[in-house]
Formats: sequence, structure tokens, C-alpha cells
Amino acid sequence: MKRILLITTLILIFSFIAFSGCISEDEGPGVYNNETESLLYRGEPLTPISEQRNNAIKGTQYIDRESYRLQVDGLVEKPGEFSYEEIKALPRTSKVVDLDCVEGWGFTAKWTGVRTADLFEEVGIKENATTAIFYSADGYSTGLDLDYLLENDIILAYGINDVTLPPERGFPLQLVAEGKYGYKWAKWIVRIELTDSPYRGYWEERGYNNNADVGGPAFERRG
Ligand SMILES: Nc1nc2c(c(=O)[nH]1)N[C@H]1C(S)=C(S)[C@@H](COP(=O)(O)O)O[C@H]1N2
Ligand SMILES: [Mo]
Repeated sequence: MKRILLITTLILIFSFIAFSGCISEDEGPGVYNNETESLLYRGEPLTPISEQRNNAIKGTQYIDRESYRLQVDGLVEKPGEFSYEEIKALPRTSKVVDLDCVEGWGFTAKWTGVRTADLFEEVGIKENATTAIFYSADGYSTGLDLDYLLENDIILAYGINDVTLPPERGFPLQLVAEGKYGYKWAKWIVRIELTDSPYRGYWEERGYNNNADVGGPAFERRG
């Protein structure tokens, strides 16, 4: 009888330990607004959103989905504004791309969104346009060559790891500037302007290389 009591007690203790171990475990995919993130895409492992670092000059921006408009203007035939739903109605693409901050950290994610080429087709690029400037809700900005954007199928992402871009990741849109340092990956984008001259954005104006190729020099000598 004593032995049965002992065994039962041990089973109870062990199952309690095992069970509490399970519930305190917080590995695995995160859930964001009822959407569960993917941690694998076509055999490629993705960094969980909870392990992706943030870097922003003024902290997280909270943008309202209903009143949000993306303004596209400058050297275009038909300057216009796009609602969140209008952007999502454009052709959708996904790809796995690494974000590498110039400070040495980075992560891998699956990005889903619209090609800049498809968005620009809606407004018509004027022949003399060479550069796109991305302006963000926090006052941040950066510029990229139009050729780079079009030739590399660069996308504006509204999804990351199969969930809607969370506010801290740049909702509603982050530029997936493949092959370029993190400071080209504008988040919380509210306006895109096409121009005919090179542009230095927030960090570029402070000495960072305007080319920003990953592996290339971080700083630029300017005379
Ligand atoms: N609007 C905005 N976008 C931004 C920044 C910022 O401060 N504001 N920081 C840039 C820098 S320096 C990096 S490394 C990446 C980091 O992206 P993440 O926060 O999605 O990891 O965002 C870029 N985009
Ligand atoms: Mo960065």
C-alpha cells in the first residue's frame, strides 16, 4: 500500500514538472493578431519575429490601416494615393531575404508584398526618372536607383513570415532592399517620390554610403 502511494506521488510530481515545463516553454512560432508565423519556407529556416532586432530613430510608429494612404508622386504620369486594400490588391510576391544592418547584426525572413515595378506601373514612370525616395512616418527617408528596384524585383512588404507586418516591423510597408544594408529598408513608408537626381537619406546624409551594398564600405568619403 505504501509503495502504491509512493509511486502515485512520484508520477504526480513528474507529470507536474513535465507539464509546467511545456507551458513555460516559449519557443516555436509566434502568433500576431491571430496569425501564426512560419519558421520555414521552401526548406529555408526563417528567424522568428521575436528574435529579429529593431532599429528605428524614433521608436515604433503606429499607423491606422483605414486612414492610411501611400502617396506616389514626382516624375510620374499620374501621381496618386493608394489605400492599404488597394496595395494588397496588386500582384503579390514572396521571397526569403536577409536583412543585414551595417552594425553587424541581421536576420532571415520571408517577405510578402508588391513589386515596386508593379506599383510604379500604376502611376507611370516618366522617362527622366532615375531615383526613388522613400519617406516614412517617423521622418526617416532613403533613396535608391530606379534601375536597382526594377531589375532586382524589389518589393514593398506588407507581410513577414506569413503574418501581417506588425507595427514594430514597419506596418503597413517596409522596403525589402535585397543586397543593401538595413538603412535602405525604410519602414512605415507613407510616400514615394520619383526624381532625376541622387538623394541622400537620413543615415546617408550622416556619412553612410549611399550605395549601401552588403559587404561594401559602410561609410563614404565625401569632399
Ligand atoms: N522609418 C524607418 N525605417 C528604418 C529605420 C528607421 O529608423 N526608421 N532604420 C533602418 C535601419 S538602420 C535598419 S538596420 C532597419 C532595421 O529593420 P528592422 O527594424 O525591421 O529590423 O530598418 C531601417 N528602416
Ligand atoms: Mo541599421
